[in-house]
Amino acid sequence: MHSMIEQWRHVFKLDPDRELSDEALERICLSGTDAVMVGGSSGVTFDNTVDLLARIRRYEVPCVLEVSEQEALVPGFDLFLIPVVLNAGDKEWIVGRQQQAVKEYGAVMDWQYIAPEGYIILNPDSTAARVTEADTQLSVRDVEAFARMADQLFRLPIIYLEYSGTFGDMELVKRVKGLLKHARLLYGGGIDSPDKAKQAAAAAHTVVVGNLIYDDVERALATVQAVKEYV
Ligand code: 1GP
Repeated sequence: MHSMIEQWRHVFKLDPDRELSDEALERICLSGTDAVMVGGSSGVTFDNTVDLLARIRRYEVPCVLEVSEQEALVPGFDLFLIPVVLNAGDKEWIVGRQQQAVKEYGAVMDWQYIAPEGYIILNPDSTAARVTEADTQLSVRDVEAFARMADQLFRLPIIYLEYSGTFGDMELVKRVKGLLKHARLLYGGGIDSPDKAKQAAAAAHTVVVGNLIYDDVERALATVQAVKEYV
């Protein structure tokens, strides 16, 4: 199942805690995106996650859950992504919550459907940065070192440069991609136009679009085409 990640060029991230009309959801699911990721930094519950999964399951698009709340661990997704926030100040987000989840479910977990993501959170104003107390004051060399460590030392299959809410430094994203030997580089943050989607597609392996779905679904749909054209 991890092999599906290697094919991803474009992913939409849907937040179970935000409203989306059936019509908008249908257009997102039929957009040609490679996957729909379900996840959010706050307000994610079992009920709103299960509701969203059921709605997405009307369509064929692969649907993966990014697990940030143990209570919201809903079965039935194609894949479960487990964030490990490499630059978290609060160690709960590095090995704390994960250890608790494995303590609870470890014996019955089907590991072939589970993949860790090495997050590096770089927008200090994002909810994710606040929740994890991320150290976002990182030099280029710091970021490179986290990326190499995740890729070579821990062999994480995904590295996620997270700028959620703001468009990041594409030069840095490119540098990180250049260092990776195994991992897939996901970029997310502030993509609000096809042009930014294209820039991110040039810098990372996979582009993640979140907020724009809720702000302007038309433009969000246009990012799929922009990324595919770039490829
Ligand atoms: C959030 O990286 C994603 O986790 C996408 O970011 O919401 O800013 O598009 P945006």
